[in-house]
Amino acid sequence: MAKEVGFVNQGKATGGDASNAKEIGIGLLGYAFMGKAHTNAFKKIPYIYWPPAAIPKLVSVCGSHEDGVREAAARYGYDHYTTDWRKLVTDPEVDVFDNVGPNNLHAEPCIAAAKAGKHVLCEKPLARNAREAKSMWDAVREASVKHMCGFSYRFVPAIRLAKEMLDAGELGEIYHFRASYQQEWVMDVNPAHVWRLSKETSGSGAVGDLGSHIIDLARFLVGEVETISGTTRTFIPERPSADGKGTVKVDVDDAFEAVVRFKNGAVGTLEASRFCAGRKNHMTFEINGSKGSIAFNLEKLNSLQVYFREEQNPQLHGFREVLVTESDHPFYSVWWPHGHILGWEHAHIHEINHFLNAIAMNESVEPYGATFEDGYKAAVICDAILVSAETHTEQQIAYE
Ligand code: SOE
Repeated sequence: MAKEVGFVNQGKATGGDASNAKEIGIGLLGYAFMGKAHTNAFKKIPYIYWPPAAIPKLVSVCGSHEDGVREAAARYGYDHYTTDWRKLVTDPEVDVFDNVGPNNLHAEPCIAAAKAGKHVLCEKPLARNAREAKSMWDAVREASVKHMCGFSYRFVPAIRLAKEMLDAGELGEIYHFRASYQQEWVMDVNPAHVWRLSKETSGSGAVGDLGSHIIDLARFLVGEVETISGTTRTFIPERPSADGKGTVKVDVDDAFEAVVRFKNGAVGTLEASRFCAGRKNHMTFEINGSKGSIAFNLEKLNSLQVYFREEQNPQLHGFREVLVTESDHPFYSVWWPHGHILGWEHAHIHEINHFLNAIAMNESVEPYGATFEDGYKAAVICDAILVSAETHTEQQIAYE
């Protein structure tokens, strides 16, 4: 049968209805950048995934500033708001606790939410360090609740395609994984000191914020890490304090470079920096195998560069750029005809739909979604980079 391509379900009534959908109450901690990205997903899921398996109900949003969180509740449509996360995680209407707060507010609220029987979604990095991350993973297992860590790039269509190609052995034996995450947003002494530049609130700098993404992709796409050797740099050691009344020392890394060995024999490099002038959100990776290579650039996220050595035409022995928008792709089919490309926000919509479906249909979050186990294992590798940089030694990766 000819494959229906492109114009599947384009607005056609499918005869379904939302009557069987499970309503899932959402309690959100935090309402800035990721609060907007997650709420955008909650609001789009019921009509993009039709008929929906789950319908998010925006129950409550929490923030430390009452004026700000009151405005966020009105803007996003949360039934009510609170400045006390302890009320949020015990709210009987809340089924899912979604933590998009700063890293120092990940562990305690998520553990309390798990103990209250809530399913837990927490933004990356899961915690400030492996010790905190492990306590969170232990808590959600103890409470037998569903859990997900927000490594949303697993839900970019081109990255899911890469995963399926690798799992199918289309690249053969993997030799290299090479990833880089480059931004530029803190190259000026201002902005004033912000939570991502403080060890107390963030745990680390580029290592945990950006490095955790590419570490998770390394594990997701290639496999477990055996050893890592790294170095870090802080290019601006002191910055104006947020209140403008003085300066504060920067006690986290601005950049890291690392060499990694995988258990399956592959080797690679990982780097992340916030001092790459001209790079806005430039996450790239390349994977080289015995049968070919693939390469990805987040700033061109609909495409995947591919090259296969068995290419018959010698003139075509080079990378081709493939647009990953076919209607039979697990993520793309609910959107538009092929070629009508997606954006950065769609990874969060796919990710959060995956989590809500896992809850509504009691399915597992893994292997395609990152769980608190993945968040913990990424934290172990982040810690190892920092220890390696501190001690100038190669670190063996071992999980508890
Ligand atoms: C800032 O570095 C940041 O917002 C990260 O925290 C996110 O995880 C990344 O997706 C975009 O950049």
